[in-house]
Amino acid sequence: MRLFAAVLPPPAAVAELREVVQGLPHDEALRWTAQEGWHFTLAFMGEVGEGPLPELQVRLERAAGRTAPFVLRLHGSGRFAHRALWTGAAGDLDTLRLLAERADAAARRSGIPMEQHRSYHPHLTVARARTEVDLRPYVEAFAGFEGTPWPVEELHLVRSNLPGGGAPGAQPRYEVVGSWRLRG
Ligand code: 2AM
Repeated sequence: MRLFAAVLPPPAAVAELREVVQGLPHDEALRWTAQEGWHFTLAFMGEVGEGPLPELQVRLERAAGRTAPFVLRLHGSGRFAHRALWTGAAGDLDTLRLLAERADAAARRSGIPMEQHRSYHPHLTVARARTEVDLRPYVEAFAGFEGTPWPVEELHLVRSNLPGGGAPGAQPRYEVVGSWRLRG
């Protein structure tokens, strides 16, 4: 199964972002992500067999247990080349990064081969391009977006079920397989 650790925005933050996204121009070239699946990835694990799962869950619980709850808000806009349009995060990014590092270490120590650390860039993808498209006007359209802060109190392990067919920009279906409270 394809797994990643994530922070999930609460319903109020989702509602704020939905309003912003609904105000953006629509374009056949973009596929908008479903609000039910909106998340900030902390650590992407890729395909994981059943074997490492029990240890992974114990280690993620420990990672959450050592991390204090922190404040986060949705912030601004950005893009990855011509492929993805996203909103970013602001608030206690140091703790967000720490939690991402701990989730990465939890996976690694459970025997999951993790990619070499690239710089962690917190983002919540709101649209993916089906074909090459200039995302700059979309980025500009909500560059000033600031969401209401919320306390992040849980770390989640999420399973991503990819759609069949591999259509460019097609949407995965997400399923939370574990949640642990931050208790640091
Ligand atoms: P994205 O939103 O920028 O596509 C589930 O696929 C989550 O893991 C998404 O948030 C996705 O980021 C992220 N993800 C997918 N492949 C990844 C990879 N190879 N490295 C890091 N994150 C990845």
